[in-house]
Amino acid sequence: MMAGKADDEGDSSVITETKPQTKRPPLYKVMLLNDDYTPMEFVVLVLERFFGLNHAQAFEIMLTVHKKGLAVVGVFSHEIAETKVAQVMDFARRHQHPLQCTMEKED
Ligand code: TYC
Repeated sequence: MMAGKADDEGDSSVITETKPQTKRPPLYKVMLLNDDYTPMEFVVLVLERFFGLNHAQAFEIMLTVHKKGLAVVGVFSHEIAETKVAQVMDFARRHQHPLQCTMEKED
């Protein structure tokens, strides 16, 4: 009310604790897993199409997965990571390849 002094003024007993606002949304690594059957060219195509990599970058990551068993192909928000995983899994299934794509929260 406007009777006299506003009541949000001058109360020295109110102490607002402030914490540095460093909260960022968690990020998720999207990973491709190796298998013995998915053709190398198909994996390269997936990396170009869904992760925006050029051919050389896509080939390099495909080879890393082939040799090491898996590789992180990108880091995204939860929603974008889920979309990427779903797109890759659906594309692989439609082409009857066993390619697996997973996501994991970043530490
Ligand atoms: N290992 C597969 C082959 O020799 C190629 C491959 C690479 C498969 C990466 C999956 O995520 C993958 N044809």
